[in-house]
Amino acid sequence: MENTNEIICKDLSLKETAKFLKKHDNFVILTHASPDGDTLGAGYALFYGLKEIGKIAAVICADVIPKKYGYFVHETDNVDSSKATIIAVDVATKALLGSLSEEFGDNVDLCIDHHISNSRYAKNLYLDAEASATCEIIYELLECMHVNINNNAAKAMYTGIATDTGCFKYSNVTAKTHIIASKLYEYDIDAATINKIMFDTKSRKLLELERMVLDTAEYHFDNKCILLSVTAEMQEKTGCSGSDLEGIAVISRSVEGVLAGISIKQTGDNEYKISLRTYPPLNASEICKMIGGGGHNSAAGATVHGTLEEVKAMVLDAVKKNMEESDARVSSSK
Ligand SMILES: [Mn+2]
Repeated sequence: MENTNEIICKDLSLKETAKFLKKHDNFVILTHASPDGDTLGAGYALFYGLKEIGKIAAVICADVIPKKYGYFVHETDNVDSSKATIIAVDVATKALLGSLSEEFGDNVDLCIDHHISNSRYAKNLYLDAEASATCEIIYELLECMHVNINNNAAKAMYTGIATDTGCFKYSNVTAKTHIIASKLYEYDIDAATINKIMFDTKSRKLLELERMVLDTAEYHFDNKCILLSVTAEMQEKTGCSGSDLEGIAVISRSVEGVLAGISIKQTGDNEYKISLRTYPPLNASEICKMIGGGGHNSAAGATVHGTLEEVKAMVLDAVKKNMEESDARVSSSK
């Protein structure tokens, strides 16, 4: 377990979080490895907000930030991290900091997150598991601080909310999600262009990779589960890597009758990253917890070691257990 260093994690309210940010002046904002629209959107929106009130802040990530986020990702400040307040956004466990985990994992002063599986590794935590995206929380935070929201911040937050909700499609969308999005439309964000970049654009090399991945499809448990594999060889052949592969999980959740969509991506010798998408009564967060990962109720992940066959067996076993448990739950509630 991660919390062996006995950090006492204090839960903050939104107001206390706002106060905390106002009290400090120099910040390092950490985003999670393999960055997505929400961690980057939250990190940069917070950065732009803090700049509006004269603070110094840097946004950093263990991995290269994909070029497609260039419309809101700009240069941040140079900050001496040894003297700064360390904030993590959308980072559920310190392992998700990737290579930044060693330097910062045990000294995160404040974590702002919406993952129900948050491991409470930070000294202070503002967790809202009802929020569709960490960007939804950042919007409320900037409002609570009475900080001016500039266009860059608005674009960043819209991106995070749109990407974490599959463009306002998933079950995590609430009335509040739409209210915040509608407020962001009052800025010069060009939402249609953002959505085209995030959802309706794929490279030819990715199309080629998807063709190969579809050939690996295997069905389990009465076709309620689909498993897709992305090997290192496929990534080499097509030149696709890292963030190119985000869309594979989306394919797995789109197949008729499927309650569990598993994608397994090779990330090293005997190392695989699992992305899982589920529909009720299955629970992705619970399944991924069984194999050392975590996430949300309908979308979660884990990094697992072994051969591809061993990793497949491990994750299928976890899915099977969750199916049995949920069957028991469903029949006992009848
Ligand atoms: Mn998120």
